[in-house]
Amino acid sequence: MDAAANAAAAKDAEARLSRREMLGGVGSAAALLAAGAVAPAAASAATSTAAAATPAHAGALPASGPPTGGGQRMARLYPHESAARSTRDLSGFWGFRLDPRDEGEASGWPQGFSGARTIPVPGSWNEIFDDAAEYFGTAWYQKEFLLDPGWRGRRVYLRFGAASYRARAWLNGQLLGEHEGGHLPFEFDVSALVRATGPNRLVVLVDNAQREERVPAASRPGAGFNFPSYPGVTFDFFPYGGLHRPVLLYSTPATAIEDIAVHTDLVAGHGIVRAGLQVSGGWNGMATVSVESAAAGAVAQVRVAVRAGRAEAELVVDPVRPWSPEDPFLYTLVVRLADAQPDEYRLPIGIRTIVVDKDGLRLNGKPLFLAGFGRHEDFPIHGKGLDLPVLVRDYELLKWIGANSFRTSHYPYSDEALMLADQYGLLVIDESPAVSLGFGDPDPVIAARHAQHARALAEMHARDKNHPCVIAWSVANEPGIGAPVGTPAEHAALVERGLAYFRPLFTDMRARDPSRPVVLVSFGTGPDEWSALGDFICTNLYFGWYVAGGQPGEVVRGLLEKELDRLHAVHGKPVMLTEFGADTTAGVHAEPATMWSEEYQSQLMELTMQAVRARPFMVGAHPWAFADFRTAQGIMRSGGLNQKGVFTRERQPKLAAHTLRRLWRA
Ligand code: GCB
Repeated sequence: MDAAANAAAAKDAEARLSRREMLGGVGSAAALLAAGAVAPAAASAATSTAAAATPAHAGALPASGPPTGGGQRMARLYPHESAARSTRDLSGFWGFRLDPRDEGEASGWPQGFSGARTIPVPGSWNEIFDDAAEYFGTAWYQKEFLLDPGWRGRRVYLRFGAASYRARAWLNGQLLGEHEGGHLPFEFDVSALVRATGPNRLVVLVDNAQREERVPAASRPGAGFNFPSYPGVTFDFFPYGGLHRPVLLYSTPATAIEDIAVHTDLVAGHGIVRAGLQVSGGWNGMATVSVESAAAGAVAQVRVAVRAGRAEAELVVDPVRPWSPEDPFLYTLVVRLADAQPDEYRLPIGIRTIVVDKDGLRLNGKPLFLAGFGRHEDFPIHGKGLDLPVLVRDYELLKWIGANSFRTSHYPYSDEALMLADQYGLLVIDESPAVSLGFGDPDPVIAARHAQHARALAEMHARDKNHPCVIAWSVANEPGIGAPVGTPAEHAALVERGLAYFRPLFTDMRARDPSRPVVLVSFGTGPDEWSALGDFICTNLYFGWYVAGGQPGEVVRGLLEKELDRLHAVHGKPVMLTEFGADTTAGVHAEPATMWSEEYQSQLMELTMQAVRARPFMVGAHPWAFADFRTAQGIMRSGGLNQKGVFTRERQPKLAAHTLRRLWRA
């Protein structure tokens, strides 16, 4: 780092100090509201100033004219059921048709299309149909449903858990709107369009074209994640297409609770729960807010006045049972409106604190070390489609191995994954879909990505802000300079370009949520200036694999220790090793250990964990990866699989799993 960069890093570090104090402090519900933790009803997802650019994809609205259904709205509260709300899951068999010439819209497919075959939702089309195995274009889904007679006269919403990558939806031939981004939910108010009698026809266009201005991005021609790969993507996982998560219909009373932002604290042995509320239509009236437990009923309750649709409540829970990996105890926050048709929303909450300072991470005041994995939503035949048995099995295996955490590498995981992590007491670093951003690309491409990235962060926060399991936000994984760099000045210009890109995203995320650390996951040679934006340093290091592969353990250990110590010295912040590992083909054995053998992976895990645990400034280590996963084809990936899993893709343990279990359960 040169002197100017050093000075800039020092200034950043200073700014971070006050940020650390904030993380330790108690945010009021008013501050939560002011900070935008509860978004205004009509707020656009993008709050960043640089987020104005329009994504440059073909077919953006309004190709079919403006939506009739009021357009897409950001999904905030999950549609949990209550005395006043019901949810219907439209998962199951849908009609499906590929549209390689993009002719569906002009040919009237939004009204319903012929020639459909049957596809399961959720699921990835690439894993199901041979002719769609490598299909990355437009496809159409359709489904008919009848409205529950009890829902007549109520508000009805349609919520998509995730559609990869861009979706446009029509109900009874009327355009509802569209959404871009493959890993976050979106919803439509369909009250005016849904038919009370007779079938309703829902048609959805899903476009999974791999484009360089999308997030994550396809690669420029001839490039790939490590080497040229097929399909050409900038990241190391398969770009599955489809409706990957459930499609839900839900109904609420006319006046509805639209958002709740919860902040919890532990003060002198009491639990404090602050809740910012948002009610539709600028409603005025009284609300009852209570914290309930299954065993004891309401353990705290207040009545608050809602004015112009806003209110804040503060409740004291005493005695309190804090949420933690050892005891993931969930209360239910219940909000009821005193209205002619009283809405009731029931939100599972955990009362806990998370703090980062120069000495480390603390959960509920106690030092925290994150042992766990980077993972993927990936399984044979299901692809990226939500698979509940796999989800539960994965968490059982995380417990079996002694893990307490995972990172949603490299995109936000399903609602169900986070709800279950709340129950299992797994700590989550919630990561945006911005993986492998490159800063050597043309300005309009970077501007389009920035806009989409900003939207994804806003949506991720809107969806996940109330989960006790989420203990940090990851803005991006492994952004890179991304261009051949000739001179130090050219390098510095690209570093500056990245800083200008990331700074507003960090500012916005911190404004939305002063209660959780915000990080950027960097790789070995990633600029320190970018990592410095984070509240703790997250680094991916592949000593023993991409660097010094096959070399004796002391060489690898030496390189690792030197880099961890350097990062701590440069940043003065806690450090987490967010990835390390070695591709390992299950069943390959070698004595002495050689690359690709189970022994090699196992030894690498052991020596890395020793080096990490010997450093008090280290706050975690996540081997890459939990399980083998499908990726693009290329000379680096035998069988189209990344085999760095500690478990196979079918979730059977390799030798390293037993080693980690011994180390983590000791
Ligand atoms: C990384 C990436 C991850 C890859 C991994 C690998 O640094 O973050 O997405 O899969 O390396 O195996 O190369």
